[in-house]
Amino acid sequence: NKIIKEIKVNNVEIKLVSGDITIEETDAIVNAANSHLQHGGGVAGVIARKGGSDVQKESNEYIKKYGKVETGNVAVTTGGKLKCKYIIHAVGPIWRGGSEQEEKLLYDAVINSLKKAEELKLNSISLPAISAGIYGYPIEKAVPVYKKAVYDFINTNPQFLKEIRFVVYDEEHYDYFLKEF
Ligand code: AR6
Repeated sequence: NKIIKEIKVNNVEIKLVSGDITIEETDAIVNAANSHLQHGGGVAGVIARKGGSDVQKESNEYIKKYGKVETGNVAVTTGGKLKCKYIIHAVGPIWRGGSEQEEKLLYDAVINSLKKAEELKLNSISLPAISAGIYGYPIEKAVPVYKKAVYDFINTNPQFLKEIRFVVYDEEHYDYFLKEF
C-alpha cells in the first residue's frame, strides 16, 4: 500500500495510505463490522474471506459468549491468515440523517478501536473508513470525526500505540482525508 501523507503528533505517526487494508502489516487492522459480526459484504467480507474461516468462527464464538456488539463498541479476534495479529471489529453507526447520535457513535467506534489496541499493547493499527460504505455515512462528515477521535486518543499519551494508519480504498475519498489531515 502506498503512503499518501504522513504526519507526527506528540510522537505518534498518523499515515494516510491508499489501497487494501487486508495487506497491511500492522499489529491490528480494524474491521467495519455489524453488531452480529456477520462479515458478509464490504470490507468485512474481504477481511473474512482473506483471513480464512477462523475469522468468522471466532466472531461467532464471541457473539455466543458476550452477545451482540453495541454500535460504537469493538470485539477482537485473531487475524487468521492475515499478517496482523488481531482484527478489531468496530461497529459504526448506520447513517440516518444525523440526528440519531451518529457522530458520537462513529467517534466511539474509532476511539474504542484505538483504546483496545493500546490495551493489547500494540504498536501499530490500520483503520478503514468506518460507516462510509454500506452504512452510508457521508465521507465529508465522517473524516472530521475520525480525526477528532485520533487526536483525542493521542492526547491520552498512549505508551504503546505509535503508528495509526487510515487505509483509503475509494479514490473519491482521498481528497477529504488529505484536506482534513
Ligand atoms: N480495504 C480498505 N477499505 C475498504 C476495502 C478494503 N479492502 N474494501 C472496502 N473498503 P463498508 P460500513 C472501504 O461498507 O459502511 C458490511 O456488510 C469502503 O470503500 O465495508 O461500515 C458489514 O458486515 C468504505 O469506504 O463498511 C456491515 O454490515 C469503507 O471501507 C456493514 O457492511 C467502509 O465500507 C458496515 O458498513
